[in-house]
Amino acid sequence: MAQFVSKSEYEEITAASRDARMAWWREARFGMFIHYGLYSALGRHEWAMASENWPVNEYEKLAAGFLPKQGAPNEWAALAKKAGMKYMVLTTRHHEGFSLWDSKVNPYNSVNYGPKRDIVREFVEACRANNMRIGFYTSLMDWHHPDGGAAAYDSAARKRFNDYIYTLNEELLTQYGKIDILWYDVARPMENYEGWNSLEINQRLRAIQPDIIINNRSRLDEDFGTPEERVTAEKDRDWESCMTFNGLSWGYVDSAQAGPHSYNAQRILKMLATCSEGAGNLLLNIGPQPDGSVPPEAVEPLTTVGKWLAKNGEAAYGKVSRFKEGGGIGSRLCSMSKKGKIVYLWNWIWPPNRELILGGFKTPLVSAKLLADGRSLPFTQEKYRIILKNLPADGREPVAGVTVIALEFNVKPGEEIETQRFAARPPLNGGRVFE
Ligand code: FHN
Repeated sequence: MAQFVSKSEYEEITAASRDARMAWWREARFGMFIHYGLYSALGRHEWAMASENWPVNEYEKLAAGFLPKQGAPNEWAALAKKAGMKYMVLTTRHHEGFSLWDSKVNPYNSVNYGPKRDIVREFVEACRANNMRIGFYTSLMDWHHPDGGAAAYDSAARKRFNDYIYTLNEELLTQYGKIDILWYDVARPMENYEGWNSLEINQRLRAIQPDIIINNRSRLDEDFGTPEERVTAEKDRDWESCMTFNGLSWGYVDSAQAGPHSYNAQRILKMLATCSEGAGNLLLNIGPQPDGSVPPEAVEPLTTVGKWLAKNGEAAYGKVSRFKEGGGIGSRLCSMSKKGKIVYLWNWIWPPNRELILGGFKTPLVSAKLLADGRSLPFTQEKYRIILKNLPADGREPVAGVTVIALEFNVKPGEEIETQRFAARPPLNGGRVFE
């Protein structure tokens, strides 16, 4: 029996190798989540089996009608690439318990039923053909397995269920070559890592794929946090916001009706700006149609975002870092991402009267330019205010109307751009300025 280390030793070991393991992920910024399963055929949310109280043997019949067209995973990957996404995470098996691969421990799968194809393999091949890093979503909660509920109170059932879950994930991490992300979801019914045996299981899986990145949903913190349906930076750790495309459902819903609820390019760029400001990632979901086609409402916004990133991606991808202090510097009309001595201003509107004043920067500014076309912009700097005047009338970025201005500061190697909120104002409240 392999030797497994204690929780504190495991956390120490995984922390020591995290920077190397996460380097590509921290620079990637933007990924595609894909929720695809029997629920897609229903089109009434991926929780339909539970929320509509389907008897298991009734729900199983959906498998016969689950018929992804040939090439569907390629369609997903081609759209992800066009969108400027760098990695993809597929629901290999959602809570419904149906495996999209040729599982030997779970005959309820897409090779035995429905398409009689290994969709996971097609997904992996499509990712590799489009130079995408590969993530496997794997649900811990399972509404199909007979021990999926009893595991909560029956130790024999829990042992069988944990062995089952481990073997599913072992199959996934041994049969498809190098996999980059293991995206656990919904650790229910057990409420702690001991109940899931996560400490041993994750050590065994890391031994199979030593560079794998694991999220925080197996009741262990692991490599990154997963704020869901909100884009908010997590303090002092890596984080990735996962978002539906429409604020409604991860699984397919009627595109014609879901469309108006879906995000446009500007909303997606706003999410990306928040992730770039906070050195986190955005995992934006699509719920493919029953035949696996990409949902039409996602195509134009993602294509526009990709065109924008092609010209302005320097503001989003790569080694961004956070400002030491919170907001209150720059302009409330811009988002700001930062990379070393460069600050990228994401202008959501092209400044009225073509003037932009940025407060709170103490380090001298060296240059200012439009990122997309490199045009330099005249500026003055006084009393910790940077003033950009006579911005070009045609400077507004044409693809999505989000114009990035790159500011280069005179920062000495190893030093930070110095900022101070309200720096040019006398202190209020006895020296405490709006704490
Ligand atoms: O219950 C799931 C849900 O269906 C979806 O898969 C999301 C994606 O992060 N995770 C769970 C809800 O947190």
